[in-house]
Order: sequence, then structure tokens, then C-alpha cells
Amino acid sequence: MRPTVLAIVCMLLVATAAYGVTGLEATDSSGGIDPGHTPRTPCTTDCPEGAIIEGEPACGDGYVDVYNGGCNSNPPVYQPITLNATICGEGGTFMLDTFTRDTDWYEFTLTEETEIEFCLCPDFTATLALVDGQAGCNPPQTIRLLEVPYLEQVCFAEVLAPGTYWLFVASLYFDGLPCGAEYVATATVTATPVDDASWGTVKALYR
Ligand SMILES: [Ca+2]
Repeated sequence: MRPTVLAIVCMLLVATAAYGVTGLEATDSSGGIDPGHTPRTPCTTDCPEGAIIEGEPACGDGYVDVYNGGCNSNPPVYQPITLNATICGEGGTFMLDTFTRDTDWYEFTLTEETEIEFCLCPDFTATLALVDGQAGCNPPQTIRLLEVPYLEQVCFAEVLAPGTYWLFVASLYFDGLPCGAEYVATATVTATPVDDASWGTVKALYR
């Protein structure tokens, strides 16, 4: 390969990698999509009563996400949720200059340390991620990044410090998924922090 051709190929590879970061396709801080999470249980995308309806316009060729595309929108835009949320959303892939995918970013803010369980049941092969909003978009700082199989529910739990976080749901792939594919995601508080007074209480017992 001539040097000039090699240089062009390298530039393309770098450009592709940069796009991947923006699309949350790149590796997270732990080195990549984590395939090993359990439990995986069969599920349906029937929307439970009382759930939040995502409400994003259906994607399709030429679609520009100004609704909840998070770091992939310009300017970035996030869909606020309150915790103990069940969200019924939709995903898909389409053509926008190149093959791309609808990404959905849900934002919540914690005022105290909180343990939260996140679950996703998609009717497509999906990416589920938790992103640290404090760090912004350049690049997004991924806390967890999971592949979720078709019609299987995958969950994970995290203890999170006060701050703003983004829950990310999208097709794992950038093409081949007609828009309107459904998912149900949940974000459930499972524990609030041990009371600040507890250590003081313990010390009081032994002083
Ligand atoms: Ca979206």
C-alpha cells in the first residue's frame, strides 16, 4: 500500500472510531460491552398501565432526533424521567447520510447516594447503558454498557452518588431494524443510603 493510501485509510479509521464514541458504540471504561450480566429472563414489551410513554416521533430515513437523542443531538437533548419509572419506548435504524440508529437518552438527577436497578426488555437486540452526566458528552463517560437480547430482560444495579445521569437505550446495530421496534425499560430505586447518622450512632455506642 502506498503511503498516501495508508494515511487515508488511517484517517478513515480514526473518523469511524470518533463517530462510534458519539454513538456510544465505543468501549466504556471497563473495556467494552459487557455480555455477562444476569439474570436474563424471557419478557414481553406489553406496556404496563401507568408507564411513561416515550412519545418520540417515529424515526425513518432522514430523521433528525431533536427529542431525546442526548449527546447525539445538536444541541444535546435528554428526556427527563422521575425514578421508579417504567418507560415504553421505541427504537429503530434508518438512513441519515449513513446507516444510523435512533438513540434514547433519559435523564434523572439524584440528590443523595442511591442504589438503582435498571432493566430493559426490547423486541430487538439492544444496547442499554448508564452514562455519567457530570462528565458531559466529549466523550460520554459510560458507567455500564450492556447488550440485551431480543425479548429477554436484562437488569443491573448501581449505587450512584448525587448527580445527573443518563439512561441510554438503542438498537445494538446501526441497520436492519425497522423503526417502531418496542422496548420497556425500568429504573427502580432499590435502596437509599445508610443514614448519615448511623456512623455517629455507632460511635456513640462505643465511646
Ligand atoms: Ca430518540
